[in-house]
Amino acid sequence: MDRADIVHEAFLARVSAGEFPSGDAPYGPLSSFEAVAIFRAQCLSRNLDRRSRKMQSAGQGFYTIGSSGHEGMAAIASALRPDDMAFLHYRDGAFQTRRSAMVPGTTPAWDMLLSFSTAKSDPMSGGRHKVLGSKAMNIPPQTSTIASHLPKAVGTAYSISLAKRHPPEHKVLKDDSIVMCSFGDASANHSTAQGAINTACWTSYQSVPLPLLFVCEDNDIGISTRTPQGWIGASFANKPGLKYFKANGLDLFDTFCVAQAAAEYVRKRKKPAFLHLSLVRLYGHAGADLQQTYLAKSIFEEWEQNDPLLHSARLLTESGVLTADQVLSIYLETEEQCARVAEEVIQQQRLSTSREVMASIVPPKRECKLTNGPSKEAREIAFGSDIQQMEKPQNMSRLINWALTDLMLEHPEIIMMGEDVGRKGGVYGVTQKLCDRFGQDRVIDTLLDEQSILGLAIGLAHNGFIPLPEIQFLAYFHNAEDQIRGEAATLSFFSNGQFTNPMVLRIAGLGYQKGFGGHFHNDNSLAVLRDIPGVIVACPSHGADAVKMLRECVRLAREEQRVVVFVEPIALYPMRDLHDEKDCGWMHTYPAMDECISLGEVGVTADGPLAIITYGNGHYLSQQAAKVLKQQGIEIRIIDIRWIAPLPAEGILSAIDGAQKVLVVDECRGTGGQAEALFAMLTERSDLPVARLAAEDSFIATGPAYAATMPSRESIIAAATKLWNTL
Ligand SMILES: Cc1ncc(C[n+]2csc(CCOP(=O)(O)OP(=O)(O)O)c2C)c(N)n1
Ligand SMILES: [Mg+2]
Repeated sequence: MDRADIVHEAFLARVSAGEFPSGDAPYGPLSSFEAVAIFRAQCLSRNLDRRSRKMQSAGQGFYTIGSSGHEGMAAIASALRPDDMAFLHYRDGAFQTRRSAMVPGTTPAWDMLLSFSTAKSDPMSGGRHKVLGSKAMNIPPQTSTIASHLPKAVGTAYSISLAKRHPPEHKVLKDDSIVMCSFGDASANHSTAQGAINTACWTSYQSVPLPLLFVCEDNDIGISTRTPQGWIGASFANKPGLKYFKANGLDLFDTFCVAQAAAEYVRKRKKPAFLHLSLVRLYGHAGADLQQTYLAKSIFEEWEQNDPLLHSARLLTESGVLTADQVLSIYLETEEQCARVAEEVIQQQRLSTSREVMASIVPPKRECKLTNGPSKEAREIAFGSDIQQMEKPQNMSRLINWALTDLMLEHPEIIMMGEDVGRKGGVYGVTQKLCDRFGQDRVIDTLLDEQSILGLAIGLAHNGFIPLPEIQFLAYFHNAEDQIRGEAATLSFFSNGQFTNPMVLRIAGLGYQKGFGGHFHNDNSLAVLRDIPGVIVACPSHGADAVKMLRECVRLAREEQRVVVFVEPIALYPMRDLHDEKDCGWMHTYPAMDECISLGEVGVTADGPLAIITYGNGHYLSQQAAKVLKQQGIEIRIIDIRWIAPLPAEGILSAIDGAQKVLVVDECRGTGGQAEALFAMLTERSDLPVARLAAEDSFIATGPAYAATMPSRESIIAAATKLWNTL
C-alpha cells in the first residue's frame, strides 16, 4: 500500500477513535477562526498532494515533491500579511493554500492542480513546471531549487527601506512589508544559504534595516542524509544580528504564536530573524523516492504517527474549536474538492510546441515614465570639473564613468552595488566619484560575496529598482553564476512573464592585461553567459561604443525588463593609442546624450573584401593588423559584433555583404568561444570561405607570456594573409 494511503486511512481511523499523538495543550493568541482556517489550508494541501500522486500514477500529473508533513507552514502564512513577499521552500503547499484564502480572486485547489499537472492555464508558470507561486499572493515562483532563492530574499528585504527613501517608479512592496524565505534543514548547509544568512547578519550587525524572516523547515533529513541532532539550533541560535526563534511545526498553536512573535520582531525592529520549525517528512523525499531503502521502517512510521494533521485535530478538538466530526468533514470536503477539480484539470490543454514553451523567456515590455534626460544644472553639479573635459578625447574607463553618471541622474531607480565600487570607485576607477555624486544609498559597497551581490540586485529588481551590480572580475562570476543562470534568467520563464528582475550586470573581464593578474584577473571565456536563454550579453571595444551601448542596456532593462550582462574588457579601460605612441587613436569624446547603439547593431570599419569579424580586444588588435595588411595590399573591413548574445546575425550578414572571405578573430578560447557560434551561423547562412583565429584552450599566464595564448596583431596579420592567399 502506498504510504500516502496508509497515512490517509490512519488519519480517518484515529480521528474517529480519538487516538491522537500526545502534545502540549493549545495555547497562545490563535483565534478559533484562524485555527480553523489554518486547518482547512492544511487539509487542502494534504489532499492536493494525494491527488497529485494519483494523477501522476495515472500519467496525468507531474508530481515531484510534496508538502505532506510540512503543513505547519499554513500557520506561518497566518502570521504574515499577504503583501509580505514569500520566497518558498518546495514543500510549502500549505503556506500557499493558507495565503490564498487571504487573497481574493485566487482559487488554491484549481491554481495548484493546474500547476501540478502542467496545464497551460496554470496561473503562475503557464504550464512550464510544477511551481509554488502567485503574482497576486506575492509569492515568486519556486521550483525545487536548494537555497538559491535566499540571496534574493535578502536583497528584497534590503530594498524595502531603500524604496521608502527613494521610491522607484515600479515599486512593489509596502514600506512596512517584510520578506519571508523558507528552506529545508539540509539546504541550510548549502553555501548559498550560509552566504545569504551571513549577509543578513553582516547587514543587521551594522544596524542597516533588513526585515527578513528565515524559516528553516527541519524534518531531520535531506533526501536520505540525516541532519545531526541539534545541528540547526547549534548552528543558528547564536548568530550576530540574527534573532533565533524555535517552534514545534506539528503544533499549529505553537507555530502561530512563535511565528507571530518572530514576524512582529522583524517588522518592528527591521531586523532578520531565524525561525526554526521542527516538522516531519511524509511519503519520502519525492514521488519516485523509496525511503524504505535507506531508512528503518520505525523511523518513518514514527513520523507518520506524528502526522501534523493528527496533531491539529487533537488541538482543535481539545480546545473545543471543532468536534471530531467537523474535523473529518473538513478533511473529506477538501479531498472531494481536489478529486472534483482534478477531473476538470486533466482536461486542460498542455504546452506542446517550442514556441509555447519559450514564449516567456523574454519578459514583456512595461510602461515607463518618459524622461527627458538630466537637466543642465543637475549635470553641472554632478560632474563638477569633469564637465570641462567632455570635449576632449578620453579613455574607456572615464567614458563609462560619465555614462553611469548621466544614467543615474536620469533614472533615480538605478542602484549600483559591488565590491569596492563606492569609496574606492572600483579596482580600475570606473565608478570613481559615483558615491560622492549619488550617495551610499545608490552606490553600495557590498561585502565580499558575489552570490550576495547578485542576490541584492535580483531582490532590488523585485521591488522596482534597476540594479547595476558589478562583479569585479569575470573569474569571480563563476562561483555565483547560478544567481543569473538558475534564478534571474529563469524568473520570467517560470512566472509566464509576471515576475521580472531587470538589471544590467557589469563585469570587468577578458585578457591582455600586461603584467597583472594571470587567469583569475584575465578570464577569456564568455561561454557561461552566452548560452543562458534570454540573457543579453554586450561587449564594447572602446569608450564611445561603451557609452552608447550602456545607454541601450539600461533601456533594455528599464523598458523591456531584460537581464543584461555588460562585459567590459579590462585591458581596454586605459587604452589611449592605437598604432603609435601618443596617437590617441583609441580615445573618444563623450557621445552626445541622444546617441545610442541598439541591440543587434554591429560596428563596421572600412569595406575591404576580407572581412574580420571580432569584438573587444580582438577589435583593437584587428584595427592594428588592418593597417599593416593594407600596406601589404590586403584591404580589410572590420566588423565589431558588439553583442555577444543574442548573436547579431542579421547585422553581421549585412556587414559581410560584398566581402569575399571572412576571418573570425576571437580572444576567447576555441572551445566555447564566440567563433564557434559565428562559424555555425556563417555555415548556415553564408557561402563565404571562413577561417578563425581563436585563443588556445588554456588559462592565462602571468609574466611575459600574458598574451601568448590569445590572438595578437601578428597572428591576425598571419591568419588574414594566409586566408587571403588561399585559393
Ligand atoms: C544545488 C542542488 N544540489 C542538490 C540538489 C538535490 N536535492 C534536492 S532536494 C535535496 C534535499 C534537501 O533537503 P532539505 O533541505 O532538508 O529539504 P527537505 O526536502 O527535507 O524538505 C537535495 C539534496 C538540488 N536540488 N540542488
Ligand atoms: Mg529536510
